[in-house]
Amino acid sequence: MAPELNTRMEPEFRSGIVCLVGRPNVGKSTLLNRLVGKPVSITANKPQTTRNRIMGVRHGDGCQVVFVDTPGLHQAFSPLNRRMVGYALQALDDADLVVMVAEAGVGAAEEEGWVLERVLKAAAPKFLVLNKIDRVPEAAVLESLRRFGAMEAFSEWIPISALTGRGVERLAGLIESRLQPGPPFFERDQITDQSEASLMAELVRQEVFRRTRQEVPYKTAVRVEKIEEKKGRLIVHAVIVVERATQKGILIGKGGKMLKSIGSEARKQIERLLGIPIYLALHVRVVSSWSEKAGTLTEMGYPEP
Ligand SMILES: Nc1nc2c(ncn2[C@@H]2O[C@H](COP(=O)(O)OP(=O)(O)OP(=O)(O)O)[C@@H](O)[C@H]2O)c(=O)[nH]1
Ligand SMILES: [Mg+2]
Repeated sequence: MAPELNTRMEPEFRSGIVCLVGRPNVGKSTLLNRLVGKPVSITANKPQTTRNRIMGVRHGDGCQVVFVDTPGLHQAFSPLNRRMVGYALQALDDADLVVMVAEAGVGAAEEEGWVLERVLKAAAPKFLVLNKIDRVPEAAVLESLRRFGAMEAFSEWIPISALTGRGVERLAGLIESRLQPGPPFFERDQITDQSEASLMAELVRQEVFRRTRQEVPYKTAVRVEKIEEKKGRLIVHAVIVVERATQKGILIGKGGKMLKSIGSEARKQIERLLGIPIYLALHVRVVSSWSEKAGTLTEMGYPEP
């Protein structure tokens, strides 16, 4: 018997992997969160906040975009930073589409030289996003557009504000229009590839980044060591790892004040993101030179790229 003909043509599902790259602090993670609709990647007004490849999933109508947030590209010298840049370069290679994020404003284009060189080596098609248009005059945005616009390597130039959302839906539309037929990578209810424990550890690290200065945030790693359930409430045991006793002192603060404020804000953020009440037990531990050694870097969640 002849197979029944499918006369109703279902449009094919489309999907793709889109990598967000750029210098540190230009707003890649803020943009990822906006595109996904939830804060899956931590942000702070400091360079080198993001340390891993972070996937954020945008579920569309008949399509799915997996956005990959990356550590800021920079000339790295320390072992941790070299690994971070390694993750970003890997993501560039694996992407179906590359979105380079830069800050809009006069002068921004010159500083992008080293980063541009790396990005232009990627084989995938490339968009240029000029972010933070909310804080520069329109003339400056036009000036940056004009400079980057001369670069044929980019197939789109899109000014946005990841903070206010301006231009972000247009960007998403342009990305979705380029997707190729392909299956979804994630289930409909999944918005990130990170485990709950990683999300929690990152939200604690976000508070460290937002509340401490100088070398302290850069010598900090956070691990969730145990999650247990007691009377319907999750008890989360997290450890903030630093390299020296002085850094430990700063993180604990006078009378434990700093640690208390890190803990209470992180707990709120975790409860909001995961939608479950938790009790957060925070400890600070010294692991000397953890960020300098291959073994401890891997242990802290930063393996060889
Ligand atoms: N005014 C303004 N600030 C923004 C915008 N987007 C991001 N920011 C701010 O810029 C700072 C850095 O944002 P992130 O999203 O953490 O930047 P990033 O590129 O992920 O940084 P790294 O992870 O360190 O590479 C934060 O203080 C954000 O609030 C924007 O459109 N306008
Ligand atoms: Mg980031």
